[in-house]
Amino acid sequence: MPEYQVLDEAGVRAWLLGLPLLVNRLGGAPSDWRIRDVADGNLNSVFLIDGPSGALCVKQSLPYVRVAKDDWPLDVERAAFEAAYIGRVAPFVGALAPKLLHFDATLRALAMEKLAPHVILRGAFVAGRHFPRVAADIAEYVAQTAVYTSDLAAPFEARAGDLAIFPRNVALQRITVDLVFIDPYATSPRNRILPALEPWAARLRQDSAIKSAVAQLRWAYLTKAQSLLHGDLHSGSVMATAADTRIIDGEFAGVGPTGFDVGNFLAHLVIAWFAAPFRPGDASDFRARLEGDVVGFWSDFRRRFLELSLPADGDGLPQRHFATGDSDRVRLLELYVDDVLRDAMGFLGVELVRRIVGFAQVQDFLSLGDSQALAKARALSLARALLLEPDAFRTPESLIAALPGHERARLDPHGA
Ligand code: SR1
Ligand code: MG
Repeated sequence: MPEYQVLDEAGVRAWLLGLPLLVNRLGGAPSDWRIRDVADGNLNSVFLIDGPSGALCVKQSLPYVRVAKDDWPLDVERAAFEAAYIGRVAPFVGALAPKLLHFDATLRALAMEKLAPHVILRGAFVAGRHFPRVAADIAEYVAQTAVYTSDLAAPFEARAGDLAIFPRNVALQRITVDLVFIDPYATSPRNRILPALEPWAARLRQDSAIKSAVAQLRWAYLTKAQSLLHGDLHSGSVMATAADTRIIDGEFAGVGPTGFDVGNFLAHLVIAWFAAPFRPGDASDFRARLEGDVVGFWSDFRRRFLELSLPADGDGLPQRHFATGDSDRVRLLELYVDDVLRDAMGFLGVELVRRIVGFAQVQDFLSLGDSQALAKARALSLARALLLEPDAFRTPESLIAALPGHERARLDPHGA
């Protein structure tokens, strides 16, 4: 019985040799294949393999957090959950996800199509590049998964299947519980707090209204089992060209509140918006496009959610429960999606906070040099408002309208 082992480039080549479908895809002889280790995320190995006739991406779960190897062991089972997630959402999201070509349950390795010439959306944002399709494509992806894996469209038997699989993805959900909902509001050796932001961090630890809001969001994450979540839908989980968008990295999949994915993606648009003016050049056009993305993503998600759920017939709101065309059914669907969007404002807030004072920080801010603290303080000011007054953000326009006010925030939160 073969055993799990960490693959290096030679190991990837040897592993592929035993997989005729992948060998065929690459073409040529193994010595013709160019294998590159391109890992840059926090957790896994990633290799790109180019052959004379095709290409692949291989991702392997490591038995530790890649960026904290000696201090942070991690269960390797996440690859199996990612494979299960890809399979579960493929019928709904189609070409918005990469194609899974092979999963090795022993090596915890996934072989997928190589996405080229796609780039990681976060890198594009850091370079001030905007992709016009991304917001609408991600809205479609989130709406499809939100409706078709929820009780609005799925029979309860299918939901029971999801509930039997994805809540067992405990190692990664533990990371989310700790890094998103606990550490930033406590003293933790994993927090990464700029000295200039210590007053903000102290406020997060001490303000009981903020901590109560975060506690309620944590309960929602743990108990509000609305739909299958991607679970880590930030701009590093999106690859794009001007004409194509793919959502990758579903290893944090779980069943939870739909607003978690919605708020996560919005958070990373907002992060890019706060970082933009600290880069060389005029940021106004890029910022206007990001604002358009916030409005477009939000409204497209809401519209598509309602379009998809109206004719759906899950056990939560079956057609036969109402007379045809009964406006009460529509009203219930609107209440549902507006509750998702309200939750999303809170999850947007906690995602901003954890990327600013927590362990897993983002290049949008890290690349800003001396301006990093001020950009982060502004985003923290918005996060505080989102956590304390989510009802002030009922429309995407109200979120956009609030942004400039938080640009007056100072390094000292009490001077804000
Ligand atoms: C241990 S670092 C974990 C973070 O990296 C991933 O991308 C997720 O965002 C996670 O929270
Ligand atoms: Mg990831």
